[in-house]
Amino acid sequence: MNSDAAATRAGRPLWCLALLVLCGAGQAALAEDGYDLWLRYRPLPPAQREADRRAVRAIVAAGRSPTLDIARAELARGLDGLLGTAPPFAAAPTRDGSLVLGTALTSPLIAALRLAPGAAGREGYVIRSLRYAGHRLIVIAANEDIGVLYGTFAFLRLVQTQRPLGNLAMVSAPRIQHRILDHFDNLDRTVERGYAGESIWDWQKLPGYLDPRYTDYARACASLGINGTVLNNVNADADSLTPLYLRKTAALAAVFRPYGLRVFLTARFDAPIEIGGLHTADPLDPAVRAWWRSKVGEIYGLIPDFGGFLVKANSEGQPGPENYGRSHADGANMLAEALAPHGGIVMWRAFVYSQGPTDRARQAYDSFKPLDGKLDRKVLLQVKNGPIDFQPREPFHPLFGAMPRTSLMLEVQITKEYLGFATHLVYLGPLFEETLRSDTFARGPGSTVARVIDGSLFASPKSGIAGDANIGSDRNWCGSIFDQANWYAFGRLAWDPNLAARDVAEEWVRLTFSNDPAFVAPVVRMMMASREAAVDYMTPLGLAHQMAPSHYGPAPWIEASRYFNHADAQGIGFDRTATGSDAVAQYAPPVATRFADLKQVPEALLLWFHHVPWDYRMASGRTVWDELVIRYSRGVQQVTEMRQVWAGLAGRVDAERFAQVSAFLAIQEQEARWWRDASLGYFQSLSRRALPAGYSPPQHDLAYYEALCFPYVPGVWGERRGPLCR
Ligand code: GCW
Repeated sequence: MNSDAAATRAGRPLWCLALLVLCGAGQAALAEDGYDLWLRYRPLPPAQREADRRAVRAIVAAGRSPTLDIARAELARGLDGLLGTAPPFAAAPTRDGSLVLGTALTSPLIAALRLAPGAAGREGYVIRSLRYAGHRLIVIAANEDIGVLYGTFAFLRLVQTQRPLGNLAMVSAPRIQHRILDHFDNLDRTVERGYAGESIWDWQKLPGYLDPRYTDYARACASLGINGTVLNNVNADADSLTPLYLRKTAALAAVFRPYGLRVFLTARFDAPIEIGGLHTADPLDPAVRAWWRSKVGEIYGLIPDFGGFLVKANSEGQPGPENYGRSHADGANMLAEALAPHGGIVMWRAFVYSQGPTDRARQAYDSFKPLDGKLDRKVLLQVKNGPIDFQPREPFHPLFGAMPRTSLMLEVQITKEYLGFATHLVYLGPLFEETLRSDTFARGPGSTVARVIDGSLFASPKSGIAGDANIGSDRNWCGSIFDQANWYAFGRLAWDPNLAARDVAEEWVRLTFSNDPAFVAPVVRMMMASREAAVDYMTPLGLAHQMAPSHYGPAPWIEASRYFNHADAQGIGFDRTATGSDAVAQYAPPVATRFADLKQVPEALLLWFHHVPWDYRMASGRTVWDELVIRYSRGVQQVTEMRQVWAGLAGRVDAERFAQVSAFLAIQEQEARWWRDASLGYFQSLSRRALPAGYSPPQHDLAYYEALCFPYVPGVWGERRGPLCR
């Protein structure tokens, strides 16, 4: 049991609470605001502490470099917190319980034992318990300094989660090369789709003032193995490429460098015009190419390890090569050519669509599939998990598996634009896992999305994964404590896409709250059920994109939503089979056949691929109408149960975090009911069917829900705010 839980549960008298230090509960019982994330290092319970103190009696940190110094300091800080006192540093492993960390270059012992094998690669590490010269040692070894840092965080995770340290034998290396956070942050500190305050980049004070948060951010990223960060919004501002802003970016890059975190920027395709004084941004124009080459040279002069560019082109109003009659390949390859001499990459987004008769779910595939084999080796095509846009549930994007001669990168959204913003408790691990494990059948069974993006399926030259960050200036970084789990899950799955979402959730709960099994088990259960609950109360059975223009709350009646639900008096759902848009044909035949067949399509995707009459019979024997009502209601019920579970955990977690989670769950319950009632109210106005027995009617009439309007929703501005409310 964790001591924070122990302190509150033992029912100590009040006077004792006032004298926490004397009572031995110490800092553990102090309020927590979430700033420490999963790196809290609170004291272990006494028995565990004693065992671990015996296992680690001295730290032998071989060699000096900025990265190794950080590893050594982290270890000391972590063990100091967890064990109550940091073991002393020693020059050599001459006693039992020495913890040795370093590389073959810095540690003679690691060199002699050949402890850092090729399997650890450039960023991986080995953690081993062993005997050497009669002494019991633990060794954290790596080929490069950054591997030592990653290994240090992994070791501290073992201690925090109370694993026995006597028999360690781990080799771990990332399966994906580029593990990147994309920030949709603007230079004025607004954050598109951000629900955690302002941007953490305080551009105005950079480069003169380096907020300590920048270091803490890099540390948190490194603790998960995230090795790249795109600082600015894909809806890009050319100003970020001006000398003024590049100097600021360089200052951030210098803070991040020892943490193995490389900086990337988005490139506004028209930058040669907007800040370069040219008359065109045509990628085949020699002057434009020269401008980018020179701009890239300037960037590398300031940031020698600059990662490269992320580009959103010809999408949602962003300029791109098509403005000049050129292809996406022409645009991407031009930038790749400019970056090549310096080792940078281009991440080119496949998120393109236009209004028009073509099913939006088809459009990215239609645009990019013909470019397979035409993109430079330095280009990664960044593809969202599903073909529309980060909905609570989508099938995997058909481009995965369809471009064998292109390095594809997966983009998932960590910020919950479509999943209840900061207040809904929705753990995204299962969503990420569902995508990664989806089988594209591109090369027969087992051709999972994970294997496409880790490069193993098609022997791709590059591999990558990006998560759209949920980080902001809020004290708890992510807007809520449970949203920290989504940053965490992204990082852990980026390192190893084969991890199970459930294991990641458990690890996070233990690190973030407590190792108390009576706390861990129900909270993990609640997290694991939470994504399906949100699917149910927002868009069950394969529905998608049913929210208001601000993306806050339900609005299945607006034109944009009706386009996706195709609901009318007869039925509901989007026909994407051969009788409809035939988007299903974009999948490999075994997948296409399954999705296209009403008898085989997973119920969770029924209305994504099929239009069915309201009386269509589901496997349950119920009509689709009844099933919808049941699913919407089940989603709400599940949130009610989450509230009850959490309420039962009072006293097992500090008061501050307990209270915030409780309040947010209450908001979530209200909003889940709003989603259910508004959606059912609208669909019932079309289906004209009664609710099945025992299911309560919507609280208000449809007109009430249609009239709701929220003018200052976070994360949006301009025309996306929707109609003003008066
Ligand atoms: O659907 C959209 C979001 C936009 C976002 C875009 C994208 C940053 O609503 O806010 O723009 O996806 O991913 O480019």
